[in-house]
Amino acid sequence: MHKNKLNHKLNSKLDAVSVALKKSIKNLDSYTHVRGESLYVDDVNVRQGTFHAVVFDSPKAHGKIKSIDYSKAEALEGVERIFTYKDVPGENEIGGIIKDEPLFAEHEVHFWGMPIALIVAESEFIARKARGLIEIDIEELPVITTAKQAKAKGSFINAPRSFSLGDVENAFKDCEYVFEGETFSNGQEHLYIEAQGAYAEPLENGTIKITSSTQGPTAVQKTVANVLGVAMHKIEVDVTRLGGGFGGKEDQATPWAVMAALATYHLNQSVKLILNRHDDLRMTGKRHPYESSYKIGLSKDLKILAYEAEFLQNSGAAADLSPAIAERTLFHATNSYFIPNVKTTVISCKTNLPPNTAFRGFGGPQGMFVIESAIAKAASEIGVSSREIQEANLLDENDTFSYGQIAKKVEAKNTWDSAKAIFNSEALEKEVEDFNKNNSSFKKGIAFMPITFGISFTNTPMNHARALVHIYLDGSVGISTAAVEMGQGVNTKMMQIAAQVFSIPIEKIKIETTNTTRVANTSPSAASSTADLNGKATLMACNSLLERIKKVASDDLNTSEDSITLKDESVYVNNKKTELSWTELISKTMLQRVALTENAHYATPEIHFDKTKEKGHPFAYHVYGTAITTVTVDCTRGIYEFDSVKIVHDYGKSMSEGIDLGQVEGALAQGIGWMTMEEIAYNDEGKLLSNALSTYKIPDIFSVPKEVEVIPVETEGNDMAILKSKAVGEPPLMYGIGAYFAIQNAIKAFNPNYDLKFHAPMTPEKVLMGLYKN
Ligand code: LUZ
Ligand code: MOS
Repeated sequence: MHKNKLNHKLNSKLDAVSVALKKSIKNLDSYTHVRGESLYVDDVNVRQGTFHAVVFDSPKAHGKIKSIDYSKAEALEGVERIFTYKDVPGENEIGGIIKDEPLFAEHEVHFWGMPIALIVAESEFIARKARGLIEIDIEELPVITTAKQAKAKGSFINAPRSFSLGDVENAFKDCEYVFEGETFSNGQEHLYIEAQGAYAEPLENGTIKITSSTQGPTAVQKTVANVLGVAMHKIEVDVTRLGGGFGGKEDQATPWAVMAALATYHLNQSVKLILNRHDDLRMTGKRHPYESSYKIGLSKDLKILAYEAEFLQNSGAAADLSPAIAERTLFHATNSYFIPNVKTTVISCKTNLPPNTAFRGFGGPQGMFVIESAIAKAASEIGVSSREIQEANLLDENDTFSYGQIAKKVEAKNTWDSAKAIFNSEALEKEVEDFNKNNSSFKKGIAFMPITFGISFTNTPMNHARALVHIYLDGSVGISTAAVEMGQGVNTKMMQIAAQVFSIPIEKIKIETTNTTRVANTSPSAASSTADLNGKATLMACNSLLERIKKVASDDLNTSEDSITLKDESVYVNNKKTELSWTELISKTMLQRVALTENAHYATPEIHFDKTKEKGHPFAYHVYGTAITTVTVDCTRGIYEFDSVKIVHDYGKSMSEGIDLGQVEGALAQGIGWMTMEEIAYNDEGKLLSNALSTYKIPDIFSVPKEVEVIPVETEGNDMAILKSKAVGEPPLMYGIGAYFAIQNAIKAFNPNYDLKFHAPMTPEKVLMGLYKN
């Protein structure tokens, strides 16, 4: 994104204490990243004799396994052993929410790419060669690839869920306008730079240590223990960092770690299993495609009085995280709007695709695309701009969400009005209008996209974390938490917290690997909540240590604890610097036999949700923002370019502006990619066609907007957020939805008869069709 001028106005009201830190801070991983020194799973030092593994997967999407002949593969020189479900000592089951997913297929296959066996050999090359020698005979069964087909056949993951508020049926009767329609949003490939992988090694007494590229070390530990039939304390999971996760490694990093561990269990030797890109694309699930229908009712003055939607989620062949993702679709179905009468239903449909999974936004974007489509449809039919309808319905303080939570500290109107004022949106709209009057072969479109995203795992019990903080006797600090660094900069944020509490330089702080023996029973790094949960725990642990060492200092200096402060590695009494340094104080603390280690547990207060009533207060807080997207469509070719995306974003009080801006830019590009160019294609037999980067296009430097401007809205932040710095990982992805509607508006400017389409992604082919057809 560096070809663009990126403006970023600093929040002027930053705490004086932390200004220096904030200004100096950049993602501390960038140094080793640039030098190629950052360590990933594939970089672990393998033991002598380590085996390499490759997965043998189903070449059909649905069928009965009649026979498999492994003899030629087994006979290949260098092949050690081939493992199947028969070798599982515990349970051949990896389903997290619902136990419906075998590690290895037994008698049936349910998707193209479903693991059937693990080939373990002296080298990956040999294992791969052996894979080609396996002969399998499958009696094919009918294949379901879409949610609608699944619904028609009654193929579901679980029971549907519905949220409701008010009385939709009666409300529709009072509406001046009522519109109905259907939408589709396709899946999305995570395309983390580092593919899935794990390395398992045998330790003493049946213990297995696994280095995994996972967002959820505890999920890996628990699942390995279950599959091997051993206790969790026998399994240690360690994570240094991931080369991206985006949700794709929340649940789906697990099977590879389990397979490597299974082979290690049997062979008592280290085993490495790293998927290559083709295998990864074929075997792993993606963002869920959704086929949805909506009904929207408005009053004469454009108030949305009633909204009804049914979301058909294409869950794939097993539940994975689908039920939780479906739930988040309902939570975000009304986006940034207050609608007094709502009824939304989501149905998780079982198909013969790889189980679809978490992806940045976690079902929220899919829900938000539908309400934005409904608004665009209504606007087009009524003959107003979508902006007018959006603006007339923005969420206000104390409005009720359909799930019962009362909206507090709402910034929907603030970010909207700020965006209009700061970017002079009237002038922008006028520019677009004038351009369209004066140009016939190029047309511009503009769209507003407000966002509201709830922060917390929607499953309340998951909202907790722990931090283990050691101050070493030389005054350096080591921190262990459940946070997994995946490029989002969470480690830097945690270092900032400790640096701020102890007033010591970042160089004295180290974030340790994420390891289940140091921090146990963790939630995955997900839901945009990693810095909040683990950061709060870190803050608590550091504060406890601070109290303890302050006591030592006050005894030593013969003064009260209240008078002591630590600043820049020195002890101050009543704001006057003393001779006592941080390092000396730590050594004195040691000599006093006072503990320099602290473990803290944080559990988000106040949140709750009752699934029997579908009401509660599931989110610690919400993140708000508004984006204005402008696009130019080439009406001869159907290609398009985004002129600018101008955003007012609610960071609260950002603790790391550079990192947070990076999250906004990255998420925006990813959201635009999902809405415009990233097209996942399976054929009717359930075979992935977009199985390489030649057939699956993600945004590159040439397709990101020419200008991205992000202005922080000045808010007091939220105490539930770490140092009032709001979660930033997922919310900005949904600014990308604006790209879709900007294109729709440009097409309409060229072809007034164009009937708006809500079928994402809006690829250039579809744009071209729209320009010349109705
Ligand atoms: N993962 C999860 C998530 O398990 N629960 C959630 O609510 C969630 N939300 C966003 C992203 N990942
Ligand atoms: Mo998630 S979509 O792993 O935050």
